[in-house]
Amino acid sequence: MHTRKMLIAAPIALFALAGCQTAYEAAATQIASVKVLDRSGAQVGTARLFSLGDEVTINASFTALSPGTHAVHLHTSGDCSASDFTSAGGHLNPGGEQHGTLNPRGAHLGDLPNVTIADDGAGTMSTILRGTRTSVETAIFDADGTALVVHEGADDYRSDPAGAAGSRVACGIVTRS
Ligand SMILES: [Cu+2]
Ligand SMILES: [Zn+2]
Repeated sequence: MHTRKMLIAAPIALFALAGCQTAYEAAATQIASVKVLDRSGAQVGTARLFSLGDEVTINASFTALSPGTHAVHLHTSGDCSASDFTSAGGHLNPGGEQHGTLNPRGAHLGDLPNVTIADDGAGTMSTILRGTRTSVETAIFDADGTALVVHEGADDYRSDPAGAAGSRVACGIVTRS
């Protein structure tokens, strides 16, 4: 009896996104987290990576960015030590592709959708990373790690190598969790 109730309730729960954890996140396994800091060292967001089946999803939530549209990427080195975050290197690109989902020769594994930030500084972004779980995890957890970087401007999704997104305003190291 109880089991039958659960089976009926599950599809409804997929659409009930209230609370801290979505139904997707409850079903998936968290594999990494990211604490995103701005240039002053203040935390401006959090991201979490989940695996479900053969897919890896990233969910990012920002609380204190400037309003507008910002590029979000995974960069090749888990190093946010430089004041302008150039220490994170270029985009995560294990396949040797060009930049951008609108580029016929794209895209990088690190190319993520822009995030729209509201007047209160908040915004969220969620996407499935391209590739299998194994290929994504191998690239992200390589020897020098991976960083999530937020840019001053929007990614045009086509300009190689970085989407003409302007300077780097926030950075976080992708950490296994
Ligand atoms: Cu970037
Ligand atoms: Zn790129």
